[in-house]
Amino acid sequence: MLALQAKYGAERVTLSDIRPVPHPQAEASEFILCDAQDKDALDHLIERTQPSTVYMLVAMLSAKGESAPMAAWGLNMNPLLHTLEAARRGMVKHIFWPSSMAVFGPNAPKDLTPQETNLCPTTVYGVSKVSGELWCQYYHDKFGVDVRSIRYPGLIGFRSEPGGGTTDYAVEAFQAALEDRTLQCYLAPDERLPMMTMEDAVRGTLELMEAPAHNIRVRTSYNLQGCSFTPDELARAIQQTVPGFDMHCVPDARQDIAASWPNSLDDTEAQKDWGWRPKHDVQGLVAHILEGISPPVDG
Ligand code: AKB
Repeated sequence: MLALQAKYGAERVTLSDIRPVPHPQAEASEFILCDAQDKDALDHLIERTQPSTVYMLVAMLSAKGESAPMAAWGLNMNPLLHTLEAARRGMVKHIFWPSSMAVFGPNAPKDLTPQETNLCPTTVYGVSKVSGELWCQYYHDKFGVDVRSIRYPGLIGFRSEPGGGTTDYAVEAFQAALEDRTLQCYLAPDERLPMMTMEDAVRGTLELMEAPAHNIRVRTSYNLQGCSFTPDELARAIQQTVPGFDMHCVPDARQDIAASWPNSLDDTEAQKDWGWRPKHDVQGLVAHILEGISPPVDG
Protein backbone atom coordinates (compact mmCIF):
# COMPACT_ATOMS: atom_id res chain seq x y z
CA MET A 1 0.00 0.00 0.00
CA LEU A 2 2.67 2.53 1.07
CA ALA A 3 4.89 1.83 -1.95
CA LEU A 4 1.97 2.10 -4.40
CA GLN A 5 0.78 5.33 -2.80
CA ALA A 6 4.30 6.78 -2.91
CA LYS A 7 4.80 5.76 -6.53
CA TYR A 8 1.44 6.57 -8.10
CA GLY A 9 -0.18 8.96 -5.60
CA ALA A 10 -2.62 7.91 -2.89
CA GLU A 11 -5.59 9.18 -4.92
CA ARG A 12 -4.79 6.68 -7.69
CA VAL A 13 -4.75 3.68 -5.32
CA THR A 14 -7.90 1.89 -4.18
CA LEU A 15 -7.55 -0.39 -1.16
CA SER A 16 -9.84 -3.29 -0.47
CA ASP A 17 -10.10 -5.89 2.26
CA ILE A 18 -12.71 -7.88 4.13
CA ARG A 19 -12.19 -5.54 7.11
CA PRO A 20 -10.90 -1.97 7.45
CA VAL A 21 -7.11 -1.54 7.13
CA PRO A 22 -5.77 -0.39 10.54
CA HIS A 23 -3.04 1.91 9.21
CA PRO A 24 -3.16 5.72 9.39
CA GLN A 25 -1.91 6.03 5.81
CA ALA A 26 -4.80 3.86 4.56
CA GLU A 27 -7.11 6.85 4.95
CA ALA A 28 -5.28 8.66 2.17
CA SER A 29 -6.73 6.28 -0.43
CA GLU A 30 -10.25 5.16 -1.17
CA PHE A 31 -11.11 2.01 0.76
CA ILE A 32 -13.79 -0.47 -0.34
CA LEU A 33 -14.91 -3.30 1.90
CA CYS A 34 -15.11 -6.51 -0.17
CA ASP A 35 -14.99 -10.26 0.31
CA ALA A 36 -12.78 -11.21 -2.65
CA GLN A 37 -14.25 -14.73 -2.63
CA ASP A 38 -17.59 -13.22 -3.61
CA LYS A 39 -17.36 -12.98 -7.41
CA ASP A 40 -20.26 -10.54 -7.81
CA ALA A 41 -18.86 -8.23 -5.13
CA LEU A 42 -15.39 -8.30 -6.69
CA ASP A 43 -16.78 -7.71 -10.21
CA HIS A 44 -18.78 -4.78 -8.88
CA LEU A 45 -15.68 -3.31 -7.22
CA ILE A 46 -13.65 -3.69 -10.42
CA GLU A 47 -16.43 -2.19 -12.57
CA ARG A 48 -16.71 0.77 -10.25
CA THR A 49 -12.99 1.55 -9.85
CA GLN A 50 -11.72 0.35 -13.26
CA PRO A 51 -8.17 -0.43 -12.05
CA SER A 52 -5.50 -1.01 -14.68
CA THR A 53 -3.60 -3.26 -12.24
CA VAL A 54 -4.89 -5.52 -9.47
CA TYR A 55 -2.54 -6.78 -6.75
CA MET A 56 -4.52 -9.78 -5.53
CA LEU A 57 -2.83 -10.54 -2.20
CA VAL A 58 -5.58 -12.50 -0.39
CA ALA A 59 -4.12 -15.69 1.14
CA MET A 60 -4.13 -18.10 4.04
CA LEU A 61 -0.51 -19.04 4.80
CA SER A 62 1.04 -22.45 5.31
CA ALA A 63 0.69 -23.23 9.02
CA LYS A 64 -2.85 -21.87 9.36
CA GLY A 65 -3.84 -23.59 6.11
CA GLU A 66 -3.05 -27.01 7.60
CA SER A 67 -5.68 -26.46 10.30
CA ALA A 68 -8.38 -25.53 7.75
CA PRO A 69 -7.45 -27.06 4.37
CA MET A 70 -10.73 -26.43 2.53
CA ALA A 71 -10.96 -22.84 3.77
CA ALA A 72 -7.34 -22.30 2.67
CA TRP A 73 -8.05 -23.76 -0.76
CA GLY A 74 -11.10 -21.51 -1.24
CA LEU A 75 -9.36 -18.38 -0.02
CA ASN A 76 -6.18 -18.99 -2.02
CA MET A 77 -7.93 -19.89 -5.28
CA ASN A 78 -11.28 -18.09 -5.64
CA PRO A 79 -10.08 -14.45 -5.55
CA LEU A 80 -7.35 -15.28 -8.07
CA LEU A 81 -9.77 -17.01 -10.45
CA HIS A 82 -12.31 -14.16 -10.21
CA THR A 83 -9.56 -11.64 -11.05
CA LEU A 84 -8.24 -13.71 -13.97
CA GLU A 85 -11.80 -13.91 -15.32
CA ALA A 86 -12.21 -10.15 -14.97
CA ALA A 87 -8.98 -9.67 -16.95
CA ARG A 88 -10.11 -12.14 -19.60
CA ARG A 89 -13.26 -10.02 -20.03
CA GLY A 90 -11.05 -6.92 -20.46
CA MET A 91 -11.94 -5.30 -17.11
CA VAL A 92 -8.33 -5.38 -15.77
CA LYS A 93 -5.09 -4.96 -17.76
CA HIS A 94 -2.43 -6.33 -15.38
CA ILE A 95 -2.52 -8.67 -12.38
CA PHE A 96 0.03 -9.41 -9.69
CA TRP A 97 -0.46 -12.55 -7.63
CA PRO A 98 1.98 -13.79 -4.97
CA SER A 99 3.25 -17.36 -5.00
CA SER A 100 5.73 -18.83 -2.53
CA MET A 101 8.69 -21.14 -2.05
CA ALA A 102 5.98 -23.41 -0.57
CA VAL A 103 5.39 -24.71 -4.13
CA PHE A 104 8.44 -26.94 -3.54
CA GLY A 105 8.32 -30.16 -1.57
CA PRO A 106 10.85 -32.57 -0.12
CA ASN A 107 11.78 -34.03 -3.53
CA ALA A 108 13.05 -30.71 -4.95
CA PRO A 109 16.78 -29.95 -4.68
CA LYS A 110 17.35 -28.21 -1.33
CA ASP A 111 20.12 -25.79 -2.20
CA LEU A 112 19.63 -23.16 -4.89
CA THR A 113 16.34 -24.82 -5.82
CA PRO A 114 15.94 -24.22 -9.57
CA GLN A 115 13.10 -22.37 -11.27
CA GLU A 116 12.05 -25.55 -13.07
CA THR A 117 11.97 -28.67 -10.90
CA ASN A 118 9.55 -31.02 -9.09
CA LEU A 119 6.58 -29.20 -7.61
CA CYS A 120 5.19 -31.67 -5.08
CA PRO A 121 4.34 -29.62 -1.98
CA THR A 122 3.11 -31.29 1.21
CA THR A 123 0.88 -28.42 2.42
CA VAL A 124 -2.49 -27.24 1.12
CA TYR A 125 -0.95 -23.78 0.87
CA GLY A 126 1.73 -25.17 -1.46
CA VAL A 127 -0.86 -27.11 -3.46
CA SER A 128 -2.93 -23.96 -3.93
CA LYS A 129 0.15 -21.97 -4.97
CA VAL A 130 1.17 -24.58 -7.60
CA SER A 131 -2.42 -24.62 -8.92
CA GLY A 132 -2.62 -20.83 -8.93
CA GLU A 133 0.65 -20.58 -10.85
CA LEU A 134 -0.69 -22.96 -13.50
CA TRP A 135 -3.94 -20.97 -13.76
CA CYS A 136 -1.86 -17.80 -14.26
CA GLN A 137 0.12 -19.43 -17.06
CA TYR A 138 -3.11 -20.79 -18.61
CA TYR A 139 -4.83 -17.38 -18.67
CA HIS A 140 -1.69 -15.80 -20.12
CA ASP A 141 -1.21 -18.42 -22.83
CA LYS A 142 -4.90 -18.85 -23.79
CA PHE A 143 -6.28 -15.34 -23.34
CA GLY A 144 -3.21 -13.06 -23.28
CA VAL A 145 -3.80 -11.96 -19.67
CA ASP A 146 -0.76 -10.07 -18.35
CA VAL A 147 -0.48 -11.80 -14.99
CA ARG A 148 2.87 -11.83 -13.18
CA SER A 149 3.97 -13.59 -10.02
CA ILE A 150 6.83 -14.13 -7.58
CA ARG A 151 7.66 -17.15 -5.41
CA TYR A 152 8.53 -15.28 -2.23
CA PRO A 153 10.77 -16.69 0.46
CA GLY A 154 9.80 -15.94 4.10
CA LEU A 155 9.07 -12.21 4.35
CA ILE A 156 10.19 -10.17 7.34
CA GLY A 157 8.68 -6.76 7.92
CA PHE A 158 8.02 -4.53 10.89
CA ARG A 159 4.80 -2.84 9.85
CA SER A 160 2.33 -5.70 10.32
CA GLU A 161 1.87 -8.64 12.68
CA PRO A 162 2.88 -12.11 11.45
CA GLY A 163 -0.10 -14.37 10.74
CA GLY A 164 -0.26 -18.10 10.09
CA GLY A 165 3.05 -18.64 8.30
CA THR A 166 5.85 -21.12 9.01
CA THR A 167 8.52 -18.45 8.61
CA ASP A 168 6.83 -16.13 11.17
CA TYR A 169 9.32 -17.12 13.88
CA ALA A 170 11.81 -14.73 12.31
CA VAL A 171 9.39 -11.80 12.65
CA GLU A 172 8.61 -12.84 16.25
CA ALA A 173 12.36 -12.97 17.02
CA PHE A 174 12.71 -9.22 16.47
CA GLN A 175 9.65 -8.45 18.56
CA ALA A 176 11.01 -10.66 21.38
CA ALA A 177 14.42 -8.94 21.17
CA LEU A 178 12.77 -5.51 21.43
CA GLU A 179 10.62 -6.54 24.40
CA ASP A 180 13.51 -8.29 26.19
CA ARG A 181 11.72 -11.67 26.00
CA THR A 182 13.08 -15.15 25.25
CA LEU A 183 11.90 -16.27 21.80
CA GLN A 184 10.05 -19.61 21.92
CA CYS A 185 11.01 -20.88 18.46
CA TYR A 186 8.90 -23.68 16.97
CA LEU A 187 11.57 -24.67 14.37
CA ALA A 188 14.75 -26.67 14.91
CA PRO A 189 17.77 -24.40 15.57
CA ASP A 190 19.50 -25.57 12.36
CA GLU A 191 16.49 -25.32 9.99
CA ARG A 192 17.77 -23.18 7.13
CA LEU A 193 15.18 -21.20 5.10
CA PRO A 194 15.32 -18.45 2.48
CA MET A 195 14.13 -15.09 3.84
CA MET A 196 13.80 -11.49 2.62
CA THR A 197 12.93 -8.08 4.00
CA MET A 198 9.50 -6.77 3.10
CA GLU A 199 11.28 -3.76 1.64
CA ASP A 200 13.17 -5.94 -0.86
CA ALA A 201 9.99 -7.91 -1.63
CA VAL A 202 7.96 -4.76 -2.36
CA ARG A 203 10.74 -3.29 -4.51
CA GLY A 204 11.06 -6.57 -6.43
CA THR A 205 7.30 -6.71 -6.96
CA LEU A 206 7.17 -3.19 -8.40
CA GLU A 207 10.21 -3.90 -10.60
CA LEU A 208 8.53 -7.03 -11.96
CA MET A 209 5.31 -5.14 -12.66
CA GLU A 210 7.18 -2.33 -14.45
CA ALA A 211 9.23 -4.62 -16.70
CA PRO A 212 8.26 -4.71 -20.41
CA ALA A 213 5.91 -7.61 -21.11
CA HIS A 214 8.29 -9.15 -23.67
CA ASN A 215 10.93 -9.58 -20.92
CA ILE A 216 8.60 -11.70 -18.79
CA ARG A 217 9.38 -15.24 -19.92
CA VAL A 218 8.10 -17.02 -16.80
CA ARG A 219 4.31 -16.91 -16.63
CA THR A 220 3.96 -19.29 -13.71
CA SER A 221 6.00 -17.50 -11.02
CA TYR A 222 9.60 -16.31 -10.54
CA ASN A 223 11.88 -17.74 -7.81
CA LEU A 224 13.24 -14.91 -5.65
CA GLN A 225 16.10 -15.27 -3.17
CA GLY A 226 17.07 -12.79 -0.48
CA CYS A 227 19.35 -14.41 2.11
CA SER A 228 19.17 -17.73 3.98
CA PHE A 229 19.68 -18.43 7.68
CA THR A 230 18.79 -20.81 10.51
CA PRO A 231 17.11 -19.77 13.81
CA ASP A 232 20.53 -20.18 15.50
CA GLU A 233 22.22 -17.90 12.97
CA LEU A 234 19.44 -15.32 13.27
CA ALA A 235 19.72 -15.35 17.07
CA ARG A 236 23.50 -14.82 16.85
CA ALA A 237 23.06 -11.97 14.36
CA ILE A 238 20.48 -10.26 16.63
CA GLN A 239 22.77 -10.75 19.66
CA GLN A 240 25.40 -8.57 17.99
CA THR A 241 23.03 -5.62 18.53
CA VAL A 242 20.91 -6.95 21.42
CA PRO A 243 23.45 -8.99 23.47
CA GLY A 244 20.85 -10.28 25.98
CA PHE A 245 18.60 -11.81 23.30
CA ASP A 246 17.80 -15.45 24.02
CA MET A 247 16.00 -18.16 22.04
CA HIS A 248 14.57 -21.52 23.10
CA CYS A 249 13.67 -24.01 20.33
CA VAL A 250 10.81 -26.50 20.80
CA PRO A 251 10.01 -27.77 17.28
CA ASP A 252 6.34 -28.49 16.51
CA ALA A 253 4.41 -29.46 13.34
CA ARG A 254 5.69 -26.32 11.60
CA GLN A 255 9.17 -27.83 11.64
CA ASP A 256 7.89 -30.58 9.26
CA ILE A 257 6.62 -27.91 6.88
CA ALA A 258 9.91 -26.00 7.04
CA ALA A 259 11.89 -29.21 6.48
CA SER A 260 10.01 -29.79 3.22
CA TRP A 261 11.04 -26.37 1.82
CA PRO A 262 14.27 -25.21 0.14
CA ASN A 263 17.36 -23.90 1.95
CA SER A 264 17.84 -21.34 -0.81
CA LEU A 265 16.33 -20.49 -4.20
CA ASP A 266 18.02 -20.02 -7.56
CA ASP A 267 16.63 -16.73 -8.88
CA THR A 268 18.77 -16.49 -12.04
CA GLU A 269 15.64 -16.13 -14.23
CA ALA A 270 14.42 -13.08 -12.27
CA GLN A 271 17.92 -11.58 -12.46
CA LYS A 272 18.10 -12.13 -16.23
CA ASP A 273 14.54 -11.14 -17.18
CA TRP A 274 13.89 -8.05 -15.06
CA GLY A 275 17.13 -7.28 -13.26
CA TRP A 276 16.34 -8.57 -9.76
CA ARG A 277 19.03 -7.91 -7.09
CA PRO A 278 18.39 -8.32 -3.35
CA LYS A 279 19.61 -5.45 -1.19
CA HIS A 280 19.81 -7.09 2.25
CA ASP A 281 22.09 -9.93 3.35
CA VAL A 282 21.60 -11.44 6.83
CA GLN A 283 23.40 -8.63 8.69
CA GLY A 284 21.68 -6.00 6.54
CA LEU A 285 18.29 -7.62 7.16
CA VAL A 286 18.83 -7.69 10.93
CA ALA A 287 20.00 -4.06 11.02
CA HIS A 288 17.08 -2.94 8.81
CA ILE A 289 14.40 -4.67 10.91
CA LEU A 290 15.88 -3.66 14.29
CA GLU A 291 16.01 -0.07 13.13
CA GLY A 292 12.42 -0.26 11.86
CA ILE A 293 10.91 -1.66 15.05
CA SER A 294 12.94 0.37 17.56
CA PRO A 295 11.05 3.25 19.15
CA PRO A 296 12.48 6.66 18.14
CA VAL A 297 15.03 8.08 20.60
CA ASP A 298 13.88 11.45 22.07
CA GLY A 299 16.02 14.54 21.78
C1 AKB B 1 4.66 -19.08 5.11
O1 AKB B 1 5.50 -19.29 5.99
O2 AKB B 1 3.64 -19.76 4.96
C2 AKB B 1 4.90 -17.96 4.13
C3 AKB B 1 5.52 -18.43 2.87
C4 AKB B 1 6.84 -19.03 2.87
O3 AKB B 1 4.92 -18.29 1.83
N1 AKB B 1 5.73 -16.96 4.74
